[in-house]
Amino acid sequence: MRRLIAISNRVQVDHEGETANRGGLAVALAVALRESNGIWFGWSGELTEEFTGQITFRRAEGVATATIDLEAQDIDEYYNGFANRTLWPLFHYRLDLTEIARDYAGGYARVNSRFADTVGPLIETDDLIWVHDYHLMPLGRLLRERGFDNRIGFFLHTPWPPPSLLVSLPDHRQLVESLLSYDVIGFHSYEWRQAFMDYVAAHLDARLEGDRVIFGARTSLLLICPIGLDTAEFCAAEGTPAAVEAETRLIDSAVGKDIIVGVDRLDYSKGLQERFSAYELLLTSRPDLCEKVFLLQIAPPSRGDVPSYQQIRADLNSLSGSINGEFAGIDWVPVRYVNKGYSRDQLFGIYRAARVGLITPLRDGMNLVAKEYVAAQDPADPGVLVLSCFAGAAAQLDSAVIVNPHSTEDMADGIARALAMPLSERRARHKAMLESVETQDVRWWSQRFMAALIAPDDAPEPGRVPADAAQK
Ligand code: ADQ
Repeated sequence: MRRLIAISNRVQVDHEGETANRGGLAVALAVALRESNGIWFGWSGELTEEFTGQITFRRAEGVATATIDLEAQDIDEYYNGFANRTLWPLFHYRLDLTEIARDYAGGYARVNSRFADTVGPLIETDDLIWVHDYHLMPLGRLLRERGFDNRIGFFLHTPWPPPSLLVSLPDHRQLVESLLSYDVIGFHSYEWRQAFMDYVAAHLDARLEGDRVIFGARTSLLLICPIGLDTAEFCAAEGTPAAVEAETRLIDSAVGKDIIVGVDRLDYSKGLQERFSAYELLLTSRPDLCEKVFLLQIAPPSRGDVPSYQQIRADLNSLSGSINGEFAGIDWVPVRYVNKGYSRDQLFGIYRAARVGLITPLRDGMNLVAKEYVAAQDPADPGVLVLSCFAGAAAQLDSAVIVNPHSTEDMADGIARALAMPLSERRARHKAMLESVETQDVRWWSQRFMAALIAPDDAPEPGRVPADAAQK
């Protein structure tokens, strides 16, 4: 088997040398890396006074990691700057929050070059290289310029924005052209891939042939490859003490009220303000539901160095306070708003206790929480997923109650419908979604991508991938 080198912005390794945060990319890549005796390369999360390119090698849970430290200026300009203040908002359709600065673009180019220079000596002739996410789009081109002719793939975890937004980025053409150095470019959904194709057709001197782009001497396959959960591992939480305790505590504290749960990183793309407003509208328009339900919103803070994230935190504090001030009674608090993280097992129990999973991002590449909610339900008496039509997950989980996250009325109706849904309908919807969550899991995802990287001509067009449903 050919060796895989996976490259991402962060390699999540904690101080004991174990891979941390097993819910994320770590899980997704661990199997492929272990099987191929591969290496996971990226930033350690640590700062250094002066960048030296020194690599720290470790082994964590059978996965070899190679990490570098970056300078404070790199983090300011590349990570907090171009990645989180320019690309993230732009790729989530938030031009109003997109900050354009030459320093950021310069830092992005510099750090990508540092990645290329440092990982280069680790690459052997037959290695497969898989680069992840918007932080590292130019890396493929930089490796080609350094003479690497390996098969190199790229996967985008976020949406791809429409061309009319992307052109706001100075050097947008150069950025997209650099992506065409990859042999395979993966997207979660038809919609994100179509937006990429629309840009290529309108702005590049390249040829589109079906799912390929031909640019100069190189052909890139544009692959729809929706990421999944490590479903078996996540479901193994069932019956664990932590899961049972979380579920029991939550149900006991609910004293017969229906629980609506949201779990999100505290991020403006997740539509939290709009969600709170929809819930407020529900309580206003359906007074019969007051004291019968509550919303548990779990949202651990992220990217606290970026001002727009400080703003959303302040907005949510104020919104939850005003809803509680307006509606709460002596023994009922309508919104429980919690700013901390929970273990995977606890999350399983929390999802299981909730009658409604309310996942309403304004834009989301995929959204794994929606899949976790489905996976955690009791098939005999499942809760209902209320899901934004603008999450990549909606293409696969089309048996959810699909809502428009920009319309508080539509969301409030969706929640009311979910709360009233009869058992037979809940079961039928859940069955369809669980099948997708079980069959198109994270192994399916990484195998699909790797197979396309090895032999693009054998990559099936996404007939079997319900992501195609997004065309509708
Ligand atoms: P994220 O934007 O981080 O990922 P998401 O897919 O929802 O979003 O994954 C979040 C993960 O964090 C989930 O596994 C969830 O359980 C966990 N999490 C959230 N809140 C938590 C809490 N309070 N405690 C513990 N864990 C918590 C990006 C893209 C997504 C895409 C993924 C994967 O933005 O669209 O689905 O990458 O490609």
